[in-house]
Order: sequence, then structure tokens, then C-alpha cells
Amino acid sequence: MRTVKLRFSAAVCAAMAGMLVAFPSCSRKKPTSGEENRPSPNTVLVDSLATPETVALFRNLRDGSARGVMFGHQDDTAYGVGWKAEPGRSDVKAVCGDYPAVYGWDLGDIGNPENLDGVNFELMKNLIGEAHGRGGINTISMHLDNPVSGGNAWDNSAAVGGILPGKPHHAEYLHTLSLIAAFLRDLKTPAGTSIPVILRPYHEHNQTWPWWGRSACTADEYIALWRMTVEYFRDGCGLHHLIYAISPQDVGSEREYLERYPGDDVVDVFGLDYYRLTGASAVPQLGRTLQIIRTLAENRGKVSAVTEIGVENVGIAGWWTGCLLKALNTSEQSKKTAWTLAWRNASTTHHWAPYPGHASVPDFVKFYRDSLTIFEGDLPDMYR
Ligand code: BMA
Repeated sequence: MRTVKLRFSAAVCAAMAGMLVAFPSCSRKKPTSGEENRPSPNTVLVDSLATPETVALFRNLRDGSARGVMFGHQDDTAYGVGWKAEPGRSDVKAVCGDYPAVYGWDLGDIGNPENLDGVNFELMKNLIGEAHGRGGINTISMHLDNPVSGGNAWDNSAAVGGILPGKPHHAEYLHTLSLIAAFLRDLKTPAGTSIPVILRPYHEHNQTWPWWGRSACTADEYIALWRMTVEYFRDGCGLHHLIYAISPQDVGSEREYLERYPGDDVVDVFGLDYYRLTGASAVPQLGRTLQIIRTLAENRGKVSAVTEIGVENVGIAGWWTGCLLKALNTSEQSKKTAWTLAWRNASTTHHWAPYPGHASVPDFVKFYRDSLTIFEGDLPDMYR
């Protein structure tokens, strides 16, 4: 056993009513009894009408209730190296005895039976429910296809200008968002309460690879896309179990972090995707960046997190404690990073977390045992 270490005004109402007209393709269901009994609006989240469990999750993330940095893993219980869709299985659990505290999922290819990485969407809903049932936390990214060319997320031909309100592909794009809304609406506990989700749309937007990246749209277009999406889910669809995370990649300064930032009223989590921690010499830079982001987030009442991290195939056997843990331990500020999520374990040549037999397993176990890291079994109730 390890030691457990907008005010709601008449004006807002009117604006929301306007949204429902502006976003006709989102089918809303009648409020459930839980929604009718919702307590007073909160002033901490992008969504002033967020459910009590969602507000509690945010406060616990922000205030460090878990007293450490939570470990996360993409698609953890959906597949791993050499297996797929086996109930209860997880590469992380297989090597250290516990599940990650945070689970990443992706809605790319929504509308098909499986996502872009072969995860069946109905199975994904179940796995999200199981993770939540164990006390874990779910975060969802969206590698959506290019809505104008029909290419994949990596097709960085111009698209954002064509899907904003009033543009030719707007209605079609809202249809895609409505599929996402329907998926998110289905995420319920057995008692019927919505499962809070940290949504991470349009990630790595300071890179050039995606159609929402910096080479494919202007800053104004990106910001308009982000705001339209938040308003659609929150006001048009009435989804109130979402926490919104932004996640630029590999930034080194406050100025870089805030490029194309859509605004405090539409961002809850200051995330960072980081793929430059390729050895011990890169530790100080990540440490500095973590301090910068935590300070920025703290000053605005937000959460900071490493929303993706890793080196493909983890070629350094001591990477977990020698690089990642060291960067997290840089200062009191960097230690307040809420979570750090390793990317997916697809195969022996495409993985970011260890699996049984991997050379980094002994070091990962040290990382797991360290008092700073939090896995699922260490979590307090994050939803109260
Ligand atoms: C990338 C790779 C791809 C994958 C994509 C979305 O980093 O892992 O294989 O399809 O993420 O998960």
C-alpha cells in the first residue's frame, strides 16, 4: 500500500435564448430533474450553469486537493501494446498496479463507429463511465477532419474561415459539433448524473500541422472558432458538464503561451502539450515553462496542466524520474501542475507509456511510488 499522499442575469438569459435560435442543429432534451434542481450559478467556470460535480472537479483541480500531480494516459483502458478492448486491462496498471488518475480520449472521426485510432465510440462511453466510477478524471480532444476539404485533421488547407457563422460550411460544421454534443450528453453515471469532462478542442493551435493551426487561419479566425464552439456546446446545446482546456504545444514563454488566446471568459484550464523533454538537458526549460503557466493560470483563477507529454517509445530508461519528475519538481509552482498525460500505447514502435517488459518499467514504478505523483487509487473524491 502506498501512503496517500457571468453572473446569471436577465441579459444572459436573453443571450442564451438567442443562441438557441442561432444554433438550430443542436437537439436539446427536456431538462432532467437534476438540472431543474441545479443550485445557484458559479462564478469560477466558463459555464456559470455548470453542474455541481463539474464545479467541484474544477475547484479540486485548481486548489490541488489531490496534493500532487496526477498521472494521465491516452486511451489507457481501450487498448495497449499487444491488446485491444479487454475489460479492466491497462498497460499502466499492468506495470505499477494502479490505473492512471486521468484518462485521455479523442473524438476524431465522430459519426463513424470507431474513432481515428480504432476505439469504438460506444465502448469509449463505457470506459469513460468506468473511469469516472472508480474516481478518475476524463479529458477529451478532437482530431476532427478538415471540414472544408474533407481531409483529416492534418490537412492544413484553409478551413476555419469557411465554417464561421455566415460562411458556406457553417451549418455542416455545426452538424459535426452536434454529433460531439450528443456523445457528451450520453456520458452519465448509473444514477443519471452527467459525468464532468475536460474538453480540449483545437489543441496545439500554435503549430502548423492542423487545419486550426497558425499557418491555416488568422488569430482572429482561431479565436472566433474557439468562441463559437464554446457557445454552441454551452448555450446552444445546454451542456453543463464541460471544463474547457486550451493546449498550445512546446511554448517557452508567457508571450508565446498567450498568442491566439481566446479569452478568460472561454478558457478554464491552461494546458500545455510538450514533446521537447527529450533528455535531462531539457528539464530546466520545461520546469521554467511549468512555472510560467501555473503563475498565469493562478493569477486568472484557472488550472494548469500538462495535457500531453512524452517521447515516442520512451527510449530513455530513466525518463520518468530523471526527466519528467525532475521538471515537475522544479519549484513550488511547477509542483502545482494538476496533471500530466502521456500519449497513447498503440504498438511497440508507437507508445508513450511503459508496458510489461519495457525498459522504463523499473523507473516508472519509482515515479509511481514518488510522493508527488497521484494515480487513481490515491485520489480523494474529486467530484464533491
Ligand atoms: C498522433 C499519433 C497518431 C494518432 C493521433 C491522434 O500523435 O499518435 O497515430 O492518430 O495522435 O490520436
